[in-house]
Amino acid sequence: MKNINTIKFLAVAALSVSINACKPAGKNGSGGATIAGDAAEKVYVAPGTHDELYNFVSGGFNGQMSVVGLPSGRVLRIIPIFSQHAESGWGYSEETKPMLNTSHGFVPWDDAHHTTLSITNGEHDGKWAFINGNNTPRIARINLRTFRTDEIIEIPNSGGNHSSPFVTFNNEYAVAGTRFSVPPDNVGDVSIDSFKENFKGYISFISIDKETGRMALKFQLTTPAISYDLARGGKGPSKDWIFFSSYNTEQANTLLEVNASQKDKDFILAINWKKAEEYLAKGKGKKTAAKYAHNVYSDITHSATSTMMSEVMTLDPKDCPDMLYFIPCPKSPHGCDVDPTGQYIIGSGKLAAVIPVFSFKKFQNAIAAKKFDGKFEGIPIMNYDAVLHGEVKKPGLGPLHTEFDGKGNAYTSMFVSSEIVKWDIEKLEVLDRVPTYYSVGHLSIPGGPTTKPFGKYVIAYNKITKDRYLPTGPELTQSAQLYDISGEKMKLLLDFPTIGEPHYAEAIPASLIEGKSVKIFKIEENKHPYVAKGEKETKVVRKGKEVHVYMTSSRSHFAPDNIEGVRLGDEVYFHVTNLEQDWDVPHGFAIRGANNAELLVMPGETQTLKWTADRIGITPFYCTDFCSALHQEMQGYMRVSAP
Ligand code: CUK
Ligand code: CUA
Repeated sequence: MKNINTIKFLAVAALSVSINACKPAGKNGSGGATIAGDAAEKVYVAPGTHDELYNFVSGGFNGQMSVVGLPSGRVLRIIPIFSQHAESGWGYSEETKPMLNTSHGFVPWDDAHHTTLSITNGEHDGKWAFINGNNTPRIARINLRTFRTDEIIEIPNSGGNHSSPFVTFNNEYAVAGTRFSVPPDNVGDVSIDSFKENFKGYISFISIDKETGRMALKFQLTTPAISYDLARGGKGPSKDWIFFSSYNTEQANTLLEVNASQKDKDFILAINWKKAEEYLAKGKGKKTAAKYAHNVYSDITHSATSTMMSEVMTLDPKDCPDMLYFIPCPKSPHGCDVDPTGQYIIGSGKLAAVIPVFSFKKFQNAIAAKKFDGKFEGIPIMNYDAVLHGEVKKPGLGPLHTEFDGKGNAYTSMFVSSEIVKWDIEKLEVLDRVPTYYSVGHLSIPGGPTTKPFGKYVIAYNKITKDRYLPTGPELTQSAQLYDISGEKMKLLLDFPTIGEPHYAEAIPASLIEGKSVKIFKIEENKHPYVAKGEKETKVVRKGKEVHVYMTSSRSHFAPDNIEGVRLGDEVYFHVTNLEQDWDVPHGFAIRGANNAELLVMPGETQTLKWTADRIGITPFYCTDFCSALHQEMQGYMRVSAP
């Protein structure tokens, strides 16, 4: 056994060098990555027992989120968000289609990057997850009681909603920064050359209702035309602030790989959002026209409504002194993270040779002393040395993202040298490094972005898989790796494939969610306009060319199960109510030739499938989910006659 492991490790080491040409020599015998003997025991979750943690992992380009149990790495659920999903009917059923509505129409596929879990007083509260749609800028709120998307709000005046979403200390806001500076939506046709005059970098504040989670676009800041990348809300002493990394402060609009990397330092934008609220209260905001969709799903009507909004409040920093500050940060910072004490802000310059750590206290002192190095488009620039706590020297190559264990240590992902580096925040000393296979992007410590990290594991979310699993043609799965961080040295415990590209993920103790998970929807609370709460309420109603079938499903039949009177060319709406009131008894519904899909209906819920009667004759329908021993008997016939 030992030999096999050694051979594997050597092969892996050779390959990782070829992928990462500039991999630093593993000093201090950094072999934390060899397969440890007790690893299996640490990740073994016995059959019938539950995982310790939920891990909510973004699926990147698939627009979804997967729910993974840790430490086992078992995939428990896929939550469709910015996607149609041929498992749950999300985006196919008439009730869920409006969730994917935007000011551009129906946009059922987007690129989702950053999972953010809701926090109360800086700690995970297990209520909601938020995630961004990058391409057609949107933020979604996922209900952690139902594991479903409850709300999606589009963000106007934005392009490439990458820097998003990040929550403030008490879930006051989900905040989003635009990656592409864009001219305001309402200015119309301008030349791309007029970038510096006409383009803006918008930052959006989406308020979150404390009880319901309901979102609203409260206001947008119009900042200089630069690109925002990532952000973190402050904590404790810095709780009224949010910090955004930025790049392209050169304000290039072509060949960014060269032109946006000229300056030695870019900026971290520090926003005092409490101040912004004060300015709004004083009437400094301006209403401007902006078109964006706001989509809400209800578990009572079991349907979504989409509302097109028409204006947004904007705040111009020129009218709002002492609200924004730029902190210089070495070269193209990517991640921008705040430690659990709220005292340190860490910028990770992708192209920088150091990791700068800024002190919130020094930042406040420098503001009080008005110690600035000039201004950038009216916004004060801090003096780098005046706000710097210190730099971590030679941390590795390509620092991206930093998480915290709550014991004074930080863990930074190094994309180019493909490793995780553990360092001491106070002393700025590197303590340990461990390779990742291969090329880690984000990493996550359960509770890492909160004031109370759980600090038992770090999970690496990797971009490249190569030889880690059986080959599956040209496309390989991305992967995640689980490391034990309970000791001084990090130890690789497990590899697991991910669904889509894992960008950011957060993990949370199962105890915060498990007991509150919804098991059924109560049939007596169902207010769907086409519900049939019992077989006596089933019927077939014609409205011109539309035929509405009020249908029920229960083990093991549909009512009605023989339908006549439909004519060629009719549009038939099957409104299927699942009468079951037992946990985990969904019924499916499929009819031949359905022009969009199938349905999967949860207990107590009503969902609708639209079907066009496109030929004369008999068409069968049936249940697609194995619901009882008589599942195969759960079927019916539709007769279509000449008009
Ligand atoms: S980005 Cu994916 S590795 Cu979109 Cu958060 Cu840094
Ligand atoms: Cu219902 Cu199978």
